[in-house]
This record gives sequence, structure tokens and C-alpha cells, in this order.
Amino acid sequence: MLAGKTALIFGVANDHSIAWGIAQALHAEGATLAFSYGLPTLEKRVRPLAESLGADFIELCDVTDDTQIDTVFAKTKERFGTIDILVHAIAFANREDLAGRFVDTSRAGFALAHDISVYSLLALTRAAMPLMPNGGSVVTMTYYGAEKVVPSYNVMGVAKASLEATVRYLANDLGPEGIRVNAISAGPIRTLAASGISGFRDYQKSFASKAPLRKQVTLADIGAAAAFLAGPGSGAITGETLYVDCGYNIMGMQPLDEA
Ligand code: NAD
Ligand code: 0WE
Repeated sequence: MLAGKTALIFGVANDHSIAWGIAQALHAEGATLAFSYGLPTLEKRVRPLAESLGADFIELCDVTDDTQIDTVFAKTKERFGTIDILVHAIAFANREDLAGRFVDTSRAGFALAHDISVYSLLALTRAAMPLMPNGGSVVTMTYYGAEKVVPSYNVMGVAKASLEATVRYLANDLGPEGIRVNAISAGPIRTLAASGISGFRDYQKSFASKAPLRKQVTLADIGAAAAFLAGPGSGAITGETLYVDCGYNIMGMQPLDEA
């Protein structure tokens, strides 16, 4: 379904990354893949993964740096001419801001979380626009903490709320160009970004006991949804947040003995 399409993927750190699950699904549907990673030290992990899916475009881009963003898109244009799919699977907040009280978030911590986790979507999408003359699909990753309070998610929850609104405003701007912009709201997955969170395992267990489908979300689940949003099947969907969470978000209350 994605044969002849090119996808530029941001956010692979290792083989647990959501971006890696998405890359595998897009590859399985025939897309040509290009990768960008955020830190020089990640190249040794990302390169073999990318190469295993036939990719040879593997470029560094720290999304806090406009020059690096310009460079990676200039190289993309040089190599591919145009692209069809942009995957944004990037978030960061200082560790101290993912514990304790949200009210204690510093100005700098708030700004950093929003710069890396939200502004980057806008910056990458703007840079991708001229490479999508025939339309395209932009997919980003969000989380339930955007809309309901998830203890310790704190400043990331506020950033994800902003990310989801950013998806809607971008969708309005880019719709006339045939570029769709959507978010996937994923249930908790034990990635590098999650491994640092104390009690994450218990949190996943509680998730699976409360979610209607009574199971964890997998990378393959997210990949399948991303391939749908990237492809023609979702041609009339834009500005949307698609829940890939085993139904967790629909629940109001659980019986005491299951909670
Ligand atoms: P991950 O650690 O594998 O991916 C996060 C990526 O962000 C890494 O590749 C990291 O290098 C990149 N990054 C951080 N700062 C960057 C910068 N300045 N420039 C460029 N890249 C930078 O973890 P993940 O869980 O796969 O996270 C991917 C996305 O999925 C994030 O947006 C996260 O909020 C979202 N998400 C995760 C979960 C979960 O439970 N793991 C659930 C819902 C949404
Ligand atoms: O979006 C995320 C995680 C994002 C994240 C994780 C880290 C850990 C390491 C952003 N920045 C950092 N910075 C670090 O230094 N998720 C949806 C996973 C997640 O994180 C939580 C969760 C869930 C779920 C934090 C607290 C509570 C629940």
C-alpha cells in the first residue's frame, strides 16, 4: 500500500523505540525509508537498524537547532527530491520535571519540554512542506496525559496537550496542499524514554487491568496505525488524535476489585 512512497522518520533511538515500530510497518508496506537521529552517540545503534530495512539515509538532527533541521531537509531533497510521509516520534523533558509536583516546573524546564516535544513538530513540518508537492502525511506521537492528569507526567502532559492542538492548527494550514497531520495516542510502552520512569512496570500492569482489551499495546500495534495514517486508507482524516490504547481512554471508572 505504500510502494513508491518515501518516509522520513525522526525518533529512532534503539529497537524499542516507537519510531522503530513505525519504520518496520512502513517498510513492510513497501515504503522507502530515511532516518534522522537526535544525538551523535545514537548513530551506532540507528545505522544497523536502518540498514536492516534497506535504508542508507541516516542523518543527525538535534531538533532544537534550526540549522540542523535545514541541513537534514536539504540533504533529503538532494537524495529523494520529494517525500510523502514525515514521522515525528520525539519528546524530552528534564528528568526532575517527570517526578514530584508539576507546580515546581522551572521556566527553563517548561521551555525545553515544549521546544523539543512540540515546536519541533511545527519546525519539521514546515521544512517538509516544499518536499511534499503532491501532498503527504505527517504523523506524531501523543499520550493520554495530555487530557487527564497522569501523576508524574507533569510538564510532558502539558506539552502533549499543546502538541495535539498543534496537530489541529497544522492540519488546517496544510490541508489545502493535500498534506494531512495526525497524532497517535499510544498506551504505555517500555521504550528508552519510559525506562527511566520509576514504577513504569506497575503502571503498565495497571493499564492492562483497566483497558477494555486487557493487554499491553505493542510496537506492531502502533506501526499498523501509523501505516494506516500514512497511507491512502486515511485520505479523509486530518487533525485527528487516533487512540491506540486498547480502549483505556474510554473508561470512566473501574470496579474496586479490579482497580
Ligand atoms: P524513545 O526514547 O525511543 O524515543 C524518543 C526519541 O526522541 C529518541 O530517539 C530521542 O533521541 C529523540 N529526541 C529527544 N530529544 C531530541 C532532540 N533534541 N532532537 C532530536 N531527537 C530527540 O521513546 P519513545 O517512547 O519511542 O518516544 C517516542 C514518542 O512516543 C515520544 O513523543 C513519546 O512522548 C511518545 N509516546 C511514548 C509512549 C510510551 O509509553 N513509550 C506512549 C505514548 C507516546
Ligand atoms: O512521553 C512519554 C515519555 C517522555 C519522556 C521520558 C523521559 C525519561 C527520561 C520525556 N523525557 C524524558 N526525559 C528523561 O530524562 N511517555 C508517554 C512515557 C511515559 O512517561 C511517563 C509516563 C509514561 C506513560 C512519566 C510519568 C508517568 C507516566
